[in-house]
Amino acid sequence: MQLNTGEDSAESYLWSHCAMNFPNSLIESLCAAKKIVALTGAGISAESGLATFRDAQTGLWSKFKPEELATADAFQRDPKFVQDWYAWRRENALKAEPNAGHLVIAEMEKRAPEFLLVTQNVDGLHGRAGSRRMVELHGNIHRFRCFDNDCTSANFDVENGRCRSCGGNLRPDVVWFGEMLPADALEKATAAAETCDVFFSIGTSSIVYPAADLWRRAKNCGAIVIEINKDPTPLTPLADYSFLGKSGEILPALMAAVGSAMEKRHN
Ligand code: BJW
Repeated sequence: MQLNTGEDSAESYLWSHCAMNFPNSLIESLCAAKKIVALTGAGISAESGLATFRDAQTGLWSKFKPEELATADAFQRDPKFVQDWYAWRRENALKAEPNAGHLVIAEMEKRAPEFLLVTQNVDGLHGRAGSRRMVELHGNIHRFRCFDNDCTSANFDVENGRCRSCGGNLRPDVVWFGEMLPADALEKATAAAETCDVFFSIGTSSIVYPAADLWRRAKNCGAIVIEINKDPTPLTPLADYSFLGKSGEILPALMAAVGSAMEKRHN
């Protein structure tokens, strides 16, 4: 694990060379936080065996870029092809189990006075880990809707990818590039980011908007921004604390450090 505190100080050098040690300032901020927001991306599910969005895909789909399949244009050109890709991903998501990162986030929700999970993930693993105070910004791969007529009856033949009401194609209920995010989810996420004390950005490349703008809104409104990600992102040099490593390892260690600091305070 490497820590970048955004300052080129002796302290930041020291912390970056201490495995799983956290600055006191960070632990104190977390102990005192009244409202925490955690934004997650595909990286948090990587340790559950699911490919991230910008990782190379495996097997059958290795020749295709996800960015080129997750669009309305791709679906219009070849609905069956895109439906098959989503069916494969759905199956992988159902076979996968939530990992330590998902579980710590579900636990944070129970312990923080106010907490909101904002996820870009469509795999449903946060819900299966027990998260309830959550908005799914990019939808959910396990739900469907009618592509051709947006039929509201939800009378769907999922196996054959057809809407029974109009005979149209079924698409996953996710947000593709160029599509609007669900307004209520985005409003809730934005309001929470603008009023939180601590904003976590976990397992996301921080390049897809409007989700990639939430940390900036939080910071502009005075929140401490903490990034946990395997690789550097555009947020890394600007975050208050940035941990480069696996969320399934860093999150449990961080929560253990906060837990023991809280215990000391009460004794
Ligand atoms: C680990 C790890 C481990 C690995 N531990 N970490 C403003 C500026 C510029 C462009 C735009 C803008 N506003 C809108 C746009 C356009 C566009 C956009 O952002 N484009 C950018 C690429 C430039 N945005 C949109 O189109 C959005 N709509 C919109 O804004 O509507 C209004 C509008 C309409 C029309 C015109 C203009 C505006 C919609 C975005 C929808 C995104 N949809 C997808 C697909 C969802 C369905 C599906 O899954 O199939 O969402 S794309 C894909 O990217 C998916 C993800 O949720 C999203 C983010 O990816 P994420 O989660 O960050 O994954 P990765 O793979 O990128 O990164 C994983 C990270 O994990 C890596 O960094 C690893 O290092 C790390 N990692 N293992 C910790 N163990």
